[in-house]
Amino acid sequence: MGRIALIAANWKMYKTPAEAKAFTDAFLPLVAGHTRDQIALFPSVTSLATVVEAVKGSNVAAGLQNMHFAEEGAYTGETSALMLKAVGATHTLIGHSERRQYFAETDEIVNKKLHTALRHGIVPVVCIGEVLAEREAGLTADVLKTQITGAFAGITAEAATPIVIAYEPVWAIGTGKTATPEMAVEAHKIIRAEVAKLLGSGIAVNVRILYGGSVKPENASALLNEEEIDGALVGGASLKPDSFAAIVKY
Ligand code: G2H
Repeated sequence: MGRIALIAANWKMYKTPAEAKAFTDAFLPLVAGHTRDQIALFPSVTSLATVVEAVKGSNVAAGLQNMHFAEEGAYTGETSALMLKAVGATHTLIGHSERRQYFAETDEIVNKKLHTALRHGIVPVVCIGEVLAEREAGLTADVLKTQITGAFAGITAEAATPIVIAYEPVWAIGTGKTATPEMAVEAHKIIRAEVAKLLGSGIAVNVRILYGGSVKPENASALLNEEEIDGALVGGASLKPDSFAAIVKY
């Protein structure tokens, strides 16, 4: 299909700048020359500049785990698109389930952030996924469609090219329970069909849909060899250089 996979590390609230630097020192040689996939690291705010500096000139990109939708303002504790860009980062996660769960992030906020990221030329990784009760109630497709429709409101096909989507079933996050490749493929197909409905088949066929939720070296190749799965968003298993490198090289 020609979509280049993106393998991304979401470090969540782990790693000081010194620990981030120790990671890149060990990790970059392990993936040097790896061009089959794109690689990105999403450190915490305080480690972002360190990681950007460390990956300069390499095949690894850096981004933030969250970004505010406003250009600037009285938003204590938040980081703007301009701040992200000024440091030299290129990517941001948007709407991770932990942001939705613990920080009341709604589809409307996700949508505003997506508009802001695209306006500033930042590659947005929009995270969606159902919780266990929704899956058990047979609502997975409805939830995914609602999240995609909400996130993409007002986004045109012309603006949408950089968007990456991460499907992360919430029940598989940090729990050790991974969706089977079949479950992930089924969800990715629903998402791609919804993108086609909203933005046309040209965008849908090219949009990258990553899988996230307890990805580890042992299950990476089964997931990533599926044509529908265009990469991975990796949490726990991305904290160690050798384990994340093994996933990159699935
Ligand atoms: C899902 C994922 C990374 P983990 O949150 O976004 O984390 O791989 O630890 O389930």
